[in-house]
Amino acid sequence: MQFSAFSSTYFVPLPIFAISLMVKIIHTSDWHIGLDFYQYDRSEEHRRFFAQLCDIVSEEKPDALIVSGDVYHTATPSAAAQKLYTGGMIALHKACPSMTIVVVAGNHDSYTRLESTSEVWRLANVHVVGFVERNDNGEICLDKHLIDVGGKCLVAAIPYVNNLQIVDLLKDEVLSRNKARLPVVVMAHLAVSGSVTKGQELLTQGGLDYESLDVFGNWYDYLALGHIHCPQTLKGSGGKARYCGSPIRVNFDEDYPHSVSVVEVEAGQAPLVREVEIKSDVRFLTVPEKALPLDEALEELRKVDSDIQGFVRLNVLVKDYAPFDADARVLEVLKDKACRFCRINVVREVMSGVEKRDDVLGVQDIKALNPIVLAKRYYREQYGTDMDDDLAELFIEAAARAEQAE
Ligand SMILES: [Mn+2]
Repeated sequence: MQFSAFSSTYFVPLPIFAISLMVKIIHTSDWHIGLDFYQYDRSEEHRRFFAQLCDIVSEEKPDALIVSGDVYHTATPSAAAQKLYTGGMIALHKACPSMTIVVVAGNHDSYTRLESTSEVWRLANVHVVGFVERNDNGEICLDKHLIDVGGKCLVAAIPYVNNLQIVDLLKDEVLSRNKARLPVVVMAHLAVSGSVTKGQELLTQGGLDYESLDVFGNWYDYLALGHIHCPQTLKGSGGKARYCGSPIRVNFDEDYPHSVSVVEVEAGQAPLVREVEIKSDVRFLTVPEKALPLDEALEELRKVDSDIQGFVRLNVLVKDYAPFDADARVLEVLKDKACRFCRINVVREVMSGVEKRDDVLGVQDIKALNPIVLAKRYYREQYGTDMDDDLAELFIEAAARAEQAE
């Protein structure tokens, strides 16, 4: 309990508004239910995640569960994926019926599909915010983005959007509504510049550009972000802006512990964050650690314990291309082993000597570049040599035809 600065000597400090409210939330995102991982089903891992999250919720009894986007892996999740989500959400609600659950759509979700069942979900204290809507006067409807958590906290729920104009509108609305100075939690799904994107190829996932943290201003007590799978509190946010990360490993190179964040938020204070690890015994093996020619790589693969459950990527060093029967040879080695083959990671000899460039292009840069310039750049990155003239000519011709067709 905190009292006003005047209270210690002359005043009896008891008015209710002087009590500073702490709200406990569990922040999670990027579930990617229905994930198609090299055509393997990962639903068992998702089931185990929900079971662990239910235990965490029963134990922590949070005021709110915040799901910052990418509930599903695809915009058209299978019936099995939807069943898994529905069962998981109901179990979470039952684990702590007083808990408010807020879900926003991420770039992987179908924003309309996710929101289509929102009225049913309200019966289980779940708010689903899929997209930004305008009324007949063209004004953004702010009400559905502002959620009151039991009179203890205000949540401003921003789904994945192309235009962040809504942020300022929500800020003004919250500042005018929040007379009691309740803690404010903002949730959003996007890439913030300066964040660690280890293991993720972000450009291929919905083409989201990076935004500066500054677009969110300074009116929230906690910014619950989704989209980046590596858990991290953003530098320069005073400990207030955070990616909780994905609960399971979505890509091979996300080789850090996965978790949900338990966050205690108080108005005007730095939030207290605890990461609670989501455990999994599924292994992700890259064999060998440093690429070797196929025969030697297969020899290393033979040494893998046959009981290990998990996914395998073979790291193969080649002069130009992997032999056509390479996949078949890997499968032959793995036929009596429990782990499953995903792909061959081809490392070309010329390439291994070339430094990877660090001048990563943003979406705007890519749009501004002539396609052939971009193609040559990509070719050089992939193969370590320049594209030859014949191929370049062919590419220019194909690009011109594609432009005509558009
Ligand atoms: Mn995402």
